[in-house]
Amino acid sequence: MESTRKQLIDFLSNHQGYVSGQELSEQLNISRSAVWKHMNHLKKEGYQIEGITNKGYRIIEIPNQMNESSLQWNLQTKWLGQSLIYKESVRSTQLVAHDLARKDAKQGSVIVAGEQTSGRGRMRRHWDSKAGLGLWFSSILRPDNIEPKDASQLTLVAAVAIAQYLEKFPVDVKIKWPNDLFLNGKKLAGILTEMQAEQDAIQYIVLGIGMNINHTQDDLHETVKEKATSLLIETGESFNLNEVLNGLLMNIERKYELFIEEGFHEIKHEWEQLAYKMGEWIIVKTHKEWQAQLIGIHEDGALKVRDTDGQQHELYSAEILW
Ligand code: BT5
Repeated sequence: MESTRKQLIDFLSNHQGYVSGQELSEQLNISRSAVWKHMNHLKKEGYQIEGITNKGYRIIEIPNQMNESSLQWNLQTKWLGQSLIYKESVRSTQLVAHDLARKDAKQGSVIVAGEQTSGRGRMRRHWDSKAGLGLWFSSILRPDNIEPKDASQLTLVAAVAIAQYLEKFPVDVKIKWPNDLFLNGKKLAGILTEMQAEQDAIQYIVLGIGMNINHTQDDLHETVKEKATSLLIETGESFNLNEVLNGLLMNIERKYELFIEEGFHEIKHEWEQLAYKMGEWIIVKTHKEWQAQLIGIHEDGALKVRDTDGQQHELYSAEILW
């Protein structure tokens, strides 16, 4: 983003009430007419800015459309998303993030897209990412005290962070192991954790999150209509994508820090409280499909189930069918 405009938004966001044109021009080291030009640009981007003679400017409302400045408006994180790129359309934010990470993008860099033309899930499955209706974003993380074998725990950490954010809405959110967020038995969001590691050290992780927000039933792709949902479908309300991203990044940053500082132990319990079909009999798919009772997750993130003979299993790679 134009760095002056970002500074302008940061400055206005961090001030209660009005800020005079004079003060803005001094703080940003630009002329008063440059301040005025930037204000006009922001208005074109959809910001509602009030300007009162002898008082100054204040932001009343951010646009419901995403762009770099609206996404960073009021972003209270310490590092996650403080470096943020917005692209109208990309093949996949994962691809862009990998590219940036290889070029040394710093920890916490986030790439958000309006739409993805080739969004992906695990095992190269397709992820439907319609323009302007959901959040499709990838974060670059560089955890230096995590071993590659534990990187998959990050999916569970992010799932808890997202679920706890969603708890503020009137929805009953559940996490389906390992990477799905479910509302009402349907998939609202998915997480894709991809790692680049060398020998025993993680170079970087790209944490990709896709969440359906303002989709009506008709907006959902034919192939997922029956099993997917959106925040709009579940609550009847539409949401400002900027605000939802802001809240998600806050929660993910906090949980990530807890994970790095304290390990997975604490989060494991939170995960189990949020687990979809906890204690119930489910059908899991490994090399075959079989019936099992979901009893929790292991300290390392594996799924713990009991089979019909009462024997316990820890599953590292499996799919809960239902
Ligand atoms: C996932 O994979 O759930 C991970 C999805 C991650 C998407 C994000 S968006 C930002 C970043 N950039 C990317 O390119 N990807 C990440 P998986 O568990 O494999 O689930 C994929 C399955 O979910 C598909 O096979 C469909 O059945 C279903 N699906 C596809 N699009 C969906 C959608 N929009 N909502 C709900 N379900 C969907």
